[in-house]
Amino acid sequence: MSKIELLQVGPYPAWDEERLNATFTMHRYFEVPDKAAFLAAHGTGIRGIATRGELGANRAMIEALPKLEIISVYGVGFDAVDLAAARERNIRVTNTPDVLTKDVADLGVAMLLAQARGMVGGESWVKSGDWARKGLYPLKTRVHGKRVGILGLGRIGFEVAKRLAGFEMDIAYSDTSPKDYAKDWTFIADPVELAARSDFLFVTLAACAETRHIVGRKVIEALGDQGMLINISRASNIDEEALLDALEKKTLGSAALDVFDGEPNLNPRFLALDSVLLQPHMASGTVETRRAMGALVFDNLSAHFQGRPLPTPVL
Ligand code: 8YV
Repeated sequence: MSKIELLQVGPYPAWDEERLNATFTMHRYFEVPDKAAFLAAHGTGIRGIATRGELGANRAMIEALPKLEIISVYGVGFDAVDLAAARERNIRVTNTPDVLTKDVADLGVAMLLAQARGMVGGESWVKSGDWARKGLYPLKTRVHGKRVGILGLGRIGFEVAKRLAGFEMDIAYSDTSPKDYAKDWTFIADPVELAARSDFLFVTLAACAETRHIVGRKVIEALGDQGMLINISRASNIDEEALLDALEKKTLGSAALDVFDGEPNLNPRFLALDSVLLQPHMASGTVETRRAMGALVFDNLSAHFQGRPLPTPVL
């Protein structure tokens, strides 16, 4: 009996691909030179998509697969999946929540500390010989005890806030409504007001059409020339042109970013800035978390095709 055919939209670690290849016929879409021709020739046999958070599945891909039943996302963010197109045909969608939450929060806090205390520059100061030639490294910025804003107090934002409570921070958050699990922290509905009362502003919102560019010129201006923006969500939550303008004009103090428009081909204006910490979308990038994410992708696909309940359904 032939194996069920899946479209693999992006690469996975070897341990995931071995397991998937043993159970399914995996079409490695990301290696196909002529993708339109491939879908036209093979699309009718494909019953599932295995994708990644940042790659998703757009309407054209979904509509090229007439027998598509499920889209399994390796990541918690499903914003790159056309949910409307999936709903129209009752296509199931799954993601990998919870298993990555704490690693993402860990990196967010690490990015804050690294940027505020100048750790990347500090290593260059040592390795370049500047320490011996120029003397003491320039003073940087305190983190503990300062004001932090969390834009989006979902699972990841909550874990970030928990960690920062350990740094005796003055914590406020913005979300659609006050959260009963956040009684120790200040609820501020308006992102501009949240930014105005923050030294550090984390963007931890799940990205969607409604959150696009929620961090725009007004929020960035309110954060100000001593403020720091940390983004571990999606680039789409930030107006990158406004961010770059503010960083170049020094009307925003600094930024620490793990996600970018057009990644991995980010805007070259970022590369000319010394006030930004740039990370390669690696917030969930630990062996432990990625093993758990890959297992969930496989478990969701297997459950669907075996007629069992899906472990982590979105649709
Ligand atoms: C993953 C992410 O690294 O969870 C998400 O939505 O963006 C990241 O945690 C990415 O999806 C893996 O490709």
